[in-house]
Amino acid sequence: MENIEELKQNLVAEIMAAADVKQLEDIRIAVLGKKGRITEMMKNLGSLSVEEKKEMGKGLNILKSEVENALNVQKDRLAEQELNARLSNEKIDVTLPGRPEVQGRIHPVSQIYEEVVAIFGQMGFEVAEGPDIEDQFHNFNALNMPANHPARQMQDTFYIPNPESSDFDDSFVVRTHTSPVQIRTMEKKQPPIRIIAPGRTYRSDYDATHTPMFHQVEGLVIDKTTTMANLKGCLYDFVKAFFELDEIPVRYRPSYFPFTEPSAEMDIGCLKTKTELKIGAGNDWLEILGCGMVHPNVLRAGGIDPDEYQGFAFGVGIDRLAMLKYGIPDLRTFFESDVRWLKHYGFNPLDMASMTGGLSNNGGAAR
Ligand code: 2NM
Repeated sequence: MENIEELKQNLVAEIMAAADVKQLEDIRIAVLGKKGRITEMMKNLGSLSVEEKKEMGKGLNILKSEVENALNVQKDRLAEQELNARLSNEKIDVTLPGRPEVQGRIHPVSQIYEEVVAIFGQMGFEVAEGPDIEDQFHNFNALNMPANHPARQMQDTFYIPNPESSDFDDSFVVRTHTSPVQIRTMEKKQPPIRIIAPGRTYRSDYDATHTPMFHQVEGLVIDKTTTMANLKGCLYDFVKAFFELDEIPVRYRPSYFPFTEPSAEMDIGCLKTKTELKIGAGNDWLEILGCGMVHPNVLRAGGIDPDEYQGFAFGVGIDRLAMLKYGIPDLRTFFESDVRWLKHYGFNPLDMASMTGGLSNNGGAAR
């Protein structure tokens, strides 16, 4: 029988001398693996007398736990050493001058986002933000969509289990629209309210014009005398500024959203040919956004008295706007992170969207 104390000292010394994680793992296998030294010694206990077995068994258990302990200590030390080595090797000097041949491009979604913020910013709107993961109250109930409302099924929601409750109504969602941001704004602030809520939204859908993650801008205006006429003027000014046109035919069609009454969809005039889409002229119509007067139930859910205040809201897809304005045919390519695509459709980082400096620099995508 080997002297356990001596064996322990040898093994611990060997472990502490291991130079990297790989070497340490080799030692662990040689000692504690299926055919490892201590494993074998434990298997051999069976051939000993009862007395010997008791003493040796106890000694081996202590040896095993001390060896395991040493392995863990050394593993943490090596991991820290390796991390420190990587941190010092991989550090970059951010003060070095840029290399123009690898200059990045602004993604069309970011470009449109900045354009929309610039336009509504000049009209006096503030940008409001909220969480991507929402509770069902803010994503649905407060928006006049109670449990079992058919519109909940319409939205192909991604649900997230709540670790603290098995009740389905307590599960979270990734927001299916940015409207919960409007609810959170109403909860915090009394009118007058004039906000836009741009950001990521999620629905289980995937084809040339739908991706499971997409971007929306929604807007909300609430005051004592806000009317549908204000909505029409505001959105008309928006589409003219956005498409950089002095005039543009628009029409509103009646529609349905649970959170607005009345609800409408706004179309803009366009010309569709086999190969081209020209916006602002022609006899065709293109659906551009949804809108309406905020439903009294929604105002109430946000803590605002519908007998004192009224307002309008609208929602528009940022990705869809990018496809229309910059002629990008397939939405799926937006999120494939292909640098050739970004080089073709991306924007120069120095051409920032502004109402005074030119919104998109004469369609100045990097082309
Ligand atoms: C749309 C269409 C119509 C909308 C309503 C609200 C809220 F929270 F104020 F009630 N936010 N956004 C709305 C209204 C969104 O998207 C197509």
